[in-house]
Amino acid sequence: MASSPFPLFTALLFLTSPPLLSFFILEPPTPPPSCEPGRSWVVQLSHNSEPHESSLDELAERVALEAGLESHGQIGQLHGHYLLCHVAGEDENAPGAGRTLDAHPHVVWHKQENILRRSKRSLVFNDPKYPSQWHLHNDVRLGMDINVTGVWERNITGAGVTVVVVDDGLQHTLEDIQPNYSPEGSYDLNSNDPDPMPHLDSHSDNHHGTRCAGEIAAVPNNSFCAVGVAYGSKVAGIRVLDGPLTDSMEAVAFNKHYQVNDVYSCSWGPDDDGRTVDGPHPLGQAALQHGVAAGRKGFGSIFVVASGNGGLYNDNCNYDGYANSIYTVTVGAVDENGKMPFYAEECASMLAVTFSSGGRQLRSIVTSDWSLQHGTGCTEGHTGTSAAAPLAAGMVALMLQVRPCLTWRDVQHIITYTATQYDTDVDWETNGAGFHHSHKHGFGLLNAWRLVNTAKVWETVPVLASYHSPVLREGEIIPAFPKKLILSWNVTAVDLKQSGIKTLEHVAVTVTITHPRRGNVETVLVCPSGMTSLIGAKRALDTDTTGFTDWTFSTVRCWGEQAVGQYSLHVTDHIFSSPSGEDSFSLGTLKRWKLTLYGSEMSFQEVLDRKRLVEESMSGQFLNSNFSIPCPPGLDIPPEVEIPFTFNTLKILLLLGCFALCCSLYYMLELMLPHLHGPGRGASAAKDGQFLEMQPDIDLEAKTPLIGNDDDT
Ligand SMILES: *[C@@H]1O[C@H](CO)[C@@H](O)[C@H](O)[C@H]1NC(C)=O
Ligand SMILES: *[C@@H]1O[C@H](CO)[C@@H](O)[C@H](O)[C@H]1NC(C)=O
Ligand SMILES: *[C@@H]1O[C@H](CO)[C@@H](O)[C@H](O)[C@H]1NC(C)=O
Ligand SMILES: *[C@@H]1O[C@H](CO)[C@@H](O)[C@H](O)[C@H]1NC(C)=O
Ligand SMILES: *[C@@H]1O[C@H](CO)[C@@H](O)[C@H](O)[C@H]1NC(C)=O
Ligand SMILES: [Ca+2]
Ligand SMILES: [Ca+2]
Ligand SMILES: [Ca+2]
Repeated sequence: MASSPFPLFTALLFLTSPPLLSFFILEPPTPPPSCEPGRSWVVQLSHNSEPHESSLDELAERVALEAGLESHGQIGQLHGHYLLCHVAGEDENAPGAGRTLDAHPHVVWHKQENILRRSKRSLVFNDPKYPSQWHLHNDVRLGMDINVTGVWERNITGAGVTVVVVDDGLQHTLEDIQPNYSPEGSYDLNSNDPDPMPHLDSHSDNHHGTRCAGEIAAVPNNSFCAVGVAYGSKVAGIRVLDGPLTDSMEAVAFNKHYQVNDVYSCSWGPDDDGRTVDGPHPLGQAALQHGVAAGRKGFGSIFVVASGNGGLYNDNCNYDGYANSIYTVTVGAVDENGKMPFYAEECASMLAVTFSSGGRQLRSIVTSDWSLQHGTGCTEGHTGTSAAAPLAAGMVALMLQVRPCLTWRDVQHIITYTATQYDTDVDWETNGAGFHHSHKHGFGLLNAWRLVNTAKVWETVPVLASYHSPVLREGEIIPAFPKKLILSWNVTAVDLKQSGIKTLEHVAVTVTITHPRRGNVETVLVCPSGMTSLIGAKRALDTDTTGFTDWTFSTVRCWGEQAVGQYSLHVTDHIFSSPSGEDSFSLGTLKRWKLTLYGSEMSFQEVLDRKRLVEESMSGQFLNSNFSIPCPPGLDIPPEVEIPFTFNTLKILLLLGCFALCCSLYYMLELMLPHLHGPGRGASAAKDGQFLEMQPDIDLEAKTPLIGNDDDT
């Protein structure tokens, strides 16, 4: 009796059937099937010797009678579980009932329910919009929420963690923001002052950043509006979207106060018009890389980005260099039914999804709002993948509270290991390491309970390693669908020994393709396991005539797989206008490509072992106990260089940045050339006739950061 009731008891809490539900909610008691608060027992019965199905109900009646209670029937669909109530008007503390149930041969376990009611009560917030925050606790569509309440019940609310919203400003004076506002993490790059307060102007509606911040850290139980996912965390704002945005501004934003800010929530990106191919420019890229190396004392800033809202235009987040970057956590959206909404974008680099708005009849996200212009300080209408990314950022804050030394890669790993498969109608595929991924849903739904439990027991993964193939010059014509150009590159055990990779994380392919109509090109990567990734989807609206110049596509779909083996690129031309589909229409050429593998020396067996550990942690036992894995102290990162910004200093910074970039590229070449001509690889490559020359293409991995030190990866 001592240990077994508890798991079942917790299970009951979440499998709440209508009778139980009406019992928990503290409303005037209704007649049966509910009982008065504090006057009910949950029992599990078993027949023992009497095997008759139909008599369980009668057995419940009998047991109830013997214990001086009355049976209110089976609890929902839980076979053998019954709700027994005190008979109205009798002595509340009749101790006889417990003793009778204890001794009864047919009672497997029992529990008086008032304890359950009390644990639930801690989550009753007085915020008027909390009941409609379905993404936190969905009482209508069960399971369609981020499953965070059990985490909060264990007092895990993001304490000690700061999330910064990089956006159009943050109205930090709002009742729901002010107590959790972090001025130390904030800045205004549009006006060059420390205060990210959004500006009012006649054209723009700068409420976006404030809405995102509310989703993360809206203050609970203040009788105002809503509650944030990580309501014990601090939230900062970096105002950068209200005006012309330059590469250097973006670079500054990504590293701003990066020893204060732990998570950067970015609900924006290049135009979602279905024909843009763009991403962070050199400084922004360098800042992302510097952020993961030096942010958070070297554990790495966590950059959470939205997958984009170009679904209506057939846009794909692999044409968005922020989503595509290995340094970001790319988050897509599902609606309240767990389906991909019309606006959402899919891609092979998407890590996971979480909730947001959907079709007109479905609910949107309820959160804080600015109170300027026509705003009331509260909204029920936050929409798009913009609303999904901050929920993810809040969940990361919860993870960092229980384990502050998780690295930027640990966070991505944990998401991969814990996201859950929901909508079975989409293109799920299980990869060679047993992870399921869909281009539409990433690895699945983010689940705060699973994320936090796993974070608690997660040992830091080995350092990042990478393998770069040479630039493979092809100059091959891309044939029209259904024909395709197939190119392969074998990664040998010797290659991998040099690079130190055993299992994969991200796989990236950098291509240069000329094509008179870029949107016709479709590119698929096949990993050694046979797992396919649609890294470059066709896009009907993309009529660009310049093709791709050293564009890097990436995929997470081979995560955890063994790195060794043959990688193939399948490129085909979907001619949209021609009914005949003649070969003569295919005018595209694949000029060159390059394969980059990211991963670590983690063995395949360890990946499997970690998966088992993750599932073992789900009972919550590690959250409940004093269990903790020691954390290293982290690096001593020198304080930020504070530059008083003027237009001129910006220009100088830009110039310096470009200079540093050139230097680092030169340095890179020096380093890589001998490696490429080393034994083995060079020889086999030459034999294939594919290897021609090393291109000085932009290489994120080896680029020297612009600011400060790092002797990281
Ligand atoms: C919220 O405030 C009410 C009083 O307004 C209080 O009774 C309740 O316990 C509080 N809930 C939490 C979770 O602190
Ligand atoms: C949701 O969280 C509860 C703990 O609060 C846990 O028992 C349950 O298994 C979780 N559900 C899922 C689907 O992970
Ligand atoms: C909850 O956590 C906060 C911050 O870690 C701490 O100050 C507080 O005492 C905790 N409350 C309980 C009831 O454990
Ligand atoms: C690459 O590996 C595949 C099978 O693993 C093999 O058939 C093929 O010949 C190899 N190619 C080269 C160039 O070594
Ligand atoms: C946690 O540790 C403290 C002191 O080390 C101890 O007093 C307490 O009983 C422990 N709690 C649990 C749940 O193990
Ligand atoms: Ca300002
Ligand atoms: Ca509130
Ligand atoms: Ca997009």
